[in-house]
Amino acid sequence: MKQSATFIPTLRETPADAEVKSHQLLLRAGFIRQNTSGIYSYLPLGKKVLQKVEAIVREEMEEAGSVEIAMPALQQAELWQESDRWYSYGAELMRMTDRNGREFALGPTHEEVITSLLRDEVKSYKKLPLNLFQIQSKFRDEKRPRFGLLRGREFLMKDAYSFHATTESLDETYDQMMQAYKNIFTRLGLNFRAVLADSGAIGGTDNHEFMVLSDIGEDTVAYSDSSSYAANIEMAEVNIDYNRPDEAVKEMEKKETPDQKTIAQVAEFFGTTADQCIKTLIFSADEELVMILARGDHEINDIKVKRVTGAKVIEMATPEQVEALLSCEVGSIGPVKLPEGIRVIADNAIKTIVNGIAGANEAGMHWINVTPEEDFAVDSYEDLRFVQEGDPSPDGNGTIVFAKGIEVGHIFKLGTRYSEAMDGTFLNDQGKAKPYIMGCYGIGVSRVLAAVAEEFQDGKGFIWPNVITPYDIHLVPVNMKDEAQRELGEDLYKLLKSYRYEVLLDDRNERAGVKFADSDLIGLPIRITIGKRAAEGILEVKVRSTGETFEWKREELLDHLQQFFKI
Ligand code: 9G3
Repeated sequence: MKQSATFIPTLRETPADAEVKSHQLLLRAGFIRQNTSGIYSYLPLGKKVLQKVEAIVREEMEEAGSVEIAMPALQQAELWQESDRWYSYGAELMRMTDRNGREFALGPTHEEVITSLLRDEVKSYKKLPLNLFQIQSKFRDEKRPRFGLLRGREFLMKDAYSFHATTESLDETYDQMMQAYKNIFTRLGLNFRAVLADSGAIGGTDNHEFMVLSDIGEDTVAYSDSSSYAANIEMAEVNIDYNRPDEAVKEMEKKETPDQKTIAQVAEFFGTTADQCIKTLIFSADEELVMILARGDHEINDIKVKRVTGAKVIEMATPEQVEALLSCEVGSIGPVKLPEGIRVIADNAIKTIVNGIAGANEAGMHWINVTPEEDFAVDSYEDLRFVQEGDPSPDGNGTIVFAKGIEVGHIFKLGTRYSEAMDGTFLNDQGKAKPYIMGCYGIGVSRVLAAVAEEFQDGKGFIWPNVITPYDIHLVPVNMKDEAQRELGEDLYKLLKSYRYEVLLDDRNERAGVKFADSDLIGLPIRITIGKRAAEGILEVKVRSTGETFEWKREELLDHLQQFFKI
């Protein structure tokens, strides 16, 4: 491709509203342009990288037995009403009506569409298992689109769906998809972890997120420093055998604690530490008010509370609800001398408290010398807290470390959540109608591009890995007015293309400095400069990833390139 004939609008300045490196460089190097918040155009270089990421995804999916289809982005509301999601999703679901006033969703995902497609076609266990995928734009009206392609409102996703007659068959496909995802992210050179995740609203059981470790990641991964254990912090379990210290239990006493509201204040007030304090929270679990206890130095994980209580909807009780329940404000509540009928669930670490401190359910008053089971009852002890760095890894190997992660993939065992809701059934080998057992598997293809861009750059520009570089070689004659340079440029351009290299020829009439700055910004793996020594057939070569420069004779060029690209 000749640069004078393509469209690579590079920028000198860093756009103000771009906060992360990948977003800044994708704009500056002319890979993307924002149309409006969270919505982008891919310019030629961005489109080429996107295509190469797609090609790797497509290859691995087909290798793993998934077959490509294409489904519509426009999805009739009726399907979402059948799956009971039309009303449960709010503003994030982009909706529209057609000329006849019929309602549609702009597809954020395709469980409904694929299930409605199959239920009319696949009626026998003999036709299962089936694994279908597409690579297509998705629409989600994110409240706060940010970081360029990392969180957009229209983005490219590979979404696959598998259908099974048995859970064993689903397990097999799930493992194949797990391996396909590992292959994809390994080929892309990304530092990723497959982490245990929480299936959130879509139900189902097992599921894993694929997180690229990155400082700008929005998710926190808790992983073991000496095993493969890794989990989204929301899911990470705490597996510690807590024992009560064998300290003598003292008589409880009520103490005045004027204006001491937080755990830190109360601990300070009594000259003790947060781990001697009982943190008391009231949750509304499907309208039932439940008391949750944690040690003062721990944070309650409401996802774990939701799972333990089995509630569909879990939220913190309002101050009014707390007032009505315990006749005091939130900062003074505790588990001692409770009105009848309040369920008390404690995090396991509460067992380590003897002669601790708790709110007295009276403004400005606390109990000291409070000991679980002696001074208050606990209905059940559970794992309710967030894991912390330094905790032992739940698998017993090593210690938990935190890292920020960018979620680039998520695979789920869906079970029959959609097939039951939408009557997606098949006749099993006994002739009985059964709902499909399903799995679904997503990769954020445009997000992967941004994650690669975030990783493979050095501030001056990109350093594209060979597997997804927009072009292999940047061929740069310094002075297009110099006959020898221009001719050699044309000759080499033809020669390299005849050897199937993808070449970007900088045939612009620009100063050398501009050409080199743009070349470092665009970040192709290798730059061949045709300069003063062109007449002698000497080429200046720069390897973008190492910054190394060489002088190659024109006649040695193809051998060197074969080495470099290890064809
Ligand atoms: C919606 C909206 C946003 C959503 C969903 C539905 C996320 C929704 C979860 C999934 C699960 C998997 C198949 C590919 C992999 C992910 N955000 N999810 O269902 F209506 Cl507005 O999409 N789907």
